Amino acid sequence: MTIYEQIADEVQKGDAEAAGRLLEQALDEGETAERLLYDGLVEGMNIVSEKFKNNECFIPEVLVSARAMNQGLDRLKPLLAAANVEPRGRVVMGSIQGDLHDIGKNIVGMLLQGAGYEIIDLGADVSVQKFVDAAKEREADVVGMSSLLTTTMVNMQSVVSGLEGAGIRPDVKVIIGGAPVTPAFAEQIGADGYAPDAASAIDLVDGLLGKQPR
Ligand code: B1M
Repeated sequence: MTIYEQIADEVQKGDAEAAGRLLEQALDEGETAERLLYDGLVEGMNIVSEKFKNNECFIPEVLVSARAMNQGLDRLKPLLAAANVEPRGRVVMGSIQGDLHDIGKNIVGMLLQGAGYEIIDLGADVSVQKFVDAAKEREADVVGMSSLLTTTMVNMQSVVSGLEGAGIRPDVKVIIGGAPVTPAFAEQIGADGYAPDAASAIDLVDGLLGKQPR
């Protein structure tokens, strides 16, 4: 197994400590942060995403893998910044106003980050204005909203209108998800797409931004 495969394997197993040790070893041996990110950490997380999509692993495993990936990413971040490695795209995310459910949103964010996207996580119960301001200030490629309540999903429409009002709707793709949300609802509110789960959210964002799947 190459060092990249070993790192990917430890991410899949959720062993942050072992992944961290291998990263240090690889850096000492002169491997670049970019390859370690994409061929090691992201590759491991991609495999976890696929398994999650196919019901071959479940939320707890995804969370420990994401934690291992995030710890590895923290180690590589300063090196990546120094090397000017561009993220695949910038995604502003949050649970919609009135909604405190954030577990699904966090998983979607972690998997998108694992796929190479920069995530600006606004948290839960995010107001329309906060979504619009963040999309504008951070020059987001995508705004992602999550809702778990039938009473809060309607607020997503206000974000779409808010982006239109701010004149930035043509520059940003809007995706939505969460248990009560459907493709028909996405169409009704003028969103660009709906994803039923976190792994599909990666495919959706890749497709909307015209990126080749990794
Ligand atoms: Co609440 N809750 N809850 N809850 N809760 C539900 C959603 C509910 C279905 C339970 C029920 O009654 N059977 C129900 C909603 C009914 C409805 O609207 N039709 C409900 C209710 C009523 C409430 C309260 C109103 C209860 C009360 O206080 N009377 C209250 C509301 C609080 C508020 O938000 N204002 C409330 C509170 C809570 C807790 C705080 C206790 C807790 C949330 C903790 C937290 O998130 N930090 C909680 C929980 C845990 C649940 C259940 C049990 C589990 C939700 C969850 O995390 N699922 C839920 C019942 C259920 O779903 N079985 C329930 C796991 C998660 C991984 O799945 O979020 O669907 P999910 O995310 C998936 C996909 O949907 C998708 O990908 C994710 C990963 O695959 N996805 C996206 C999600 N967001 C996406 C965004 C995307 C793309 C894909 O693009 C941007």
